[in-house]
Amino acid sequence: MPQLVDGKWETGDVAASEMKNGAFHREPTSFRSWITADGSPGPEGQAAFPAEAGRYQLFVAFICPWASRTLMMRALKGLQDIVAVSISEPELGENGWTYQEPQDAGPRAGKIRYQHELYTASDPHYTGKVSVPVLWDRKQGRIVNNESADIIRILNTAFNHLTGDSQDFYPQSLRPVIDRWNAPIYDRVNNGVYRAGFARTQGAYEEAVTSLFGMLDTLEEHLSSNRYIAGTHFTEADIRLFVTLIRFDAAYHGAFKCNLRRLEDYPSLSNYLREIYQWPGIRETARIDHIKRGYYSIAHINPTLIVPLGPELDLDRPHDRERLAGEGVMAV
Ligand SMILES: N[C@@H](CCC(=O)N[C@@H](CS)C(=O)NCC(=O)O)C(=O)O
Repeated sequence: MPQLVDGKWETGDVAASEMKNGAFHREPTSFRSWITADGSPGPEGQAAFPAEAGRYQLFVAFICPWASRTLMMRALKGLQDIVAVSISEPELGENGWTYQEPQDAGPRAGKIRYQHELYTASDPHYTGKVSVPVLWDRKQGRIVNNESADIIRILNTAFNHLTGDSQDFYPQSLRPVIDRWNAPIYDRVNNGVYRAGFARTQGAYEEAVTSLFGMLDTLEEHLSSNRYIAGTHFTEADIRLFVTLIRFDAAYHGAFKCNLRRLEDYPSLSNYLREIYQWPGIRETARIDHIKRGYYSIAHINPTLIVPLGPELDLDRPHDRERLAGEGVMAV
């Protein structure tokens, strides 16, 4: 994987630094500051920046499920006019994530063309992977946070006083339930598809795929009698699951060989997926064209780089989720 070494861009094998004995391990992230209404420390004492309209910007790629989580939360919380977005090209090339047009990153950083410029502006000696999403401070010209799990929690609360939106997708009372589901959904589903797709041994691949489909079976059963993961309330656990489900048949089934079953073959999971996809503002965060281009451009898993025409997806088909009690979200 091309990456920064002491602030210099080095090209190399995709994901090589994340491979151990033929199995893929995602690197931990390094910028973990917070944003709060008044700049007081974050929930675990993290250094925090104050919430201001127009000060922060998300640098994302539509292909990336972790980036999509942040776009979903931005849409659900009505932050479109408060937090700007820059969308990179879906292919991760020799220069890493690249913007078709130079992007205005604020007065200090000026225009940037590559994601790695955000990292070196924040830390001139940065060593490590350069990823999307990044939550960026335009004013100081540096990264606030590059961990999507943090970013969705920041967006969930930090700007409420500016928007008047008090929906809480990580409510105190449901945290134990949400946390309990988040862990296996991350390991076996969100990251499980990558462990399958990037495996370099038959054993690592089979372990990942078996675990993935075992978890999908569990989720299918759970969602046959629960509208959402935590019951009647839509929460961040649903956002985290949705981003993998929406990519499943379009990309993971083919490009990552996650093909024991299609998502379409799971009645509850596919209806659940369509309900959320059909909410206003969500489909704009789930660009199937970028997703297919992005995954099928990974040369070591698809050497011809041919992007398949199918499958035909019908995500606007009616869903049956009204049969279950649930509250959904406010209009977005
Ligand atoms: N922990 C990060 C992971 C983000 C991540 O791995 N993003 C991928 C794209 S889906 C990336 O940018 N990879 C670039 C690379 O591996 O060099 C998060 O959830 O925000």
